[in-house]
Amino acid sequence: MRMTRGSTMAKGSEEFPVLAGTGGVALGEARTNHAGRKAILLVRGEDDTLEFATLVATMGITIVETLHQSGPIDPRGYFGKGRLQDLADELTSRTVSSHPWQQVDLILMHTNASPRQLVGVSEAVGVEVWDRVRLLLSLFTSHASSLEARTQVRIARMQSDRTVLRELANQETTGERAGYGGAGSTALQAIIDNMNRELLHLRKRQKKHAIAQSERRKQRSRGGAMTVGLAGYTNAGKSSLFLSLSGKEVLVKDKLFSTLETTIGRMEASPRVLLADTIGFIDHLPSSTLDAFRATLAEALESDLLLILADVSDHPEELERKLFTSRNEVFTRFYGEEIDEEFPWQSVDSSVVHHVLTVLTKCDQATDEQKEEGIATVAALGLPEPILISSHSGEGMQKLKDTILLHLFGPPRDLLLLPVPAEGGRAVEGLVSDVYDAGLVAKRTNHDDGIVELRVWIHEHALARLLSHSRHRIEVK
Ligand SMILES: Nc1nc2c(ncn2[C@@H]2O[C@H](COP(=O)(O)OP(=O)(O)OP(=O)(O)O)[C@@H](O)[C@H]2O)c(=O)[nH]1
Ligand SMILES: [Mg+2]
Repeated sequence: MRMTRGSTMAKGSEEFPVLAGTGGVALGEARTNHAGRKAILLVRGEDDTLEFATLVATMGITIVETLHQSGPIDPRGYFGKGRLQDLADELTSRTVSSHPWQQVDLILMHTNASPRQLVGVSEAVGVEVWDRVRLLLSLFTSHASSLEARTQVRIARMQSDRTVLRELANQETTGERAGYGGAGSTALQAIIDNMNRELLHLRKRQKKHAIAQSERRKQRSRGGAMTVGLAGYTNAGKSSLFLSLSGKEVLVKDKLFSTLETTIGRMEASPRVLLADTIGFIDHLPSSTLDAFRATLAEALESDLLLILADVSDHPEELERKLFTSRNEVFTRFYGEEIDEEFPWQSVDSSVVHHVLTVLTKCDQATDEQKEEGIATVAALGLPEPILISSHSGEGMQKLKDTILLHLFGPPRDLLLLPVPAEGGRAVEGLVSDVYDAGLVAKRTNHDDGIVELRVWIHEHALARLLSHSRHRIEVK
């Protein structure tokens, strides 16, 4: 939706004004489907554009041409004024249908642009302009399916739009922007005020949701359940692992940011172990944007055990970058730990690291060399020694399950359940069912003398409770 300045804000309707030349700041519900659009990408220097291009492709947008400019970045327009003018001229002169830019209606900037740059480029070229943050926000918007995800995406979007509108208001006031002067800045201020009100409302809604979530988390843990959180760069294979461990359907796609909210499921055959799949990380997401997802992340990161996942079939440099980002998001941003770059392992509080397992995924499609490099990278970053798995082939999955249980419960215990004594008492099967309720039974053996032996993963508190209620009929072997 693109409207010109001067249209009025229609209360409660779909009709919201969009300010022409504002880097595509669209108020109201944002467009969610961008498939089929054509774009031109602006790149400074020798930046690697692979990830950016993947994000764009994920949205079904085609990059028709990539324009490069070397030299220092222009603080007003990212590209220099002359190049932007050339771009604008080319866009206006593409009247012949054979022109490759014929259907281009989007300019992409390969950077997290300042509000000033967004406004500058947008004014110069006269079509919609996205920087990397705007691209991510549009991607989030099109993938957000639940109310919770939509709320957090909308908050992130509005925060970002507000900085652009403030820049515009500022340019109007200082006279830097021609045309509307005081009246323009008053109109902008009215829109910003509206946004502030809506943000307040959305944040309240989000807070309520977070409180309810945290209450549910406490209830689960009071009920004796343990939670395993899945974290990692986007597309690392979190939802696939979740699916494979829990059997619960979640969206698995070879797309970035398929998952935007947290789903809780139970580990198969281990009903006391809960799994939390969540949104992935990405480099250089502004903290204000990431903060909008904090409540969702908390659901997975505030767990009894956190798995940090990375795709070992990635190029080694990519793997390192993504693991580095994941580690920093978890430790620095979320747990608030200071990391000493030289000795990351030692510098993070050991009680925190104790709750972390590193998992290298997709090992079915990695070479031996990649696996070796992956293991070395994990060590260099000071993360716990990794477990290599494949959710597709099943490789490493049993080891992962056992390691999860070992971390949560300690080694399995062998319990002997004694038969009913002469003076009477509960049937052995009653005791068996008590053990099943308290822990995870891995193996059962019925002895000839009526004793039932159970190998069980059990939390020490639960074991103590079980023993004290057993009238000496349960013994630890
Ligand atoms: N070959 C192979 N591919 C895998 C494996 N695990 C996941 N994939 C693929 O990797 C892609 C991403 O998987 P997801 O499970 O959606 O990844 P995610 O971490 O949940 O991604 P986001 O939710 O987008 O952050 C999908 O195409 C999966 O099929 C694996 O073990 N082997
Ligand atoms: Mg996912």
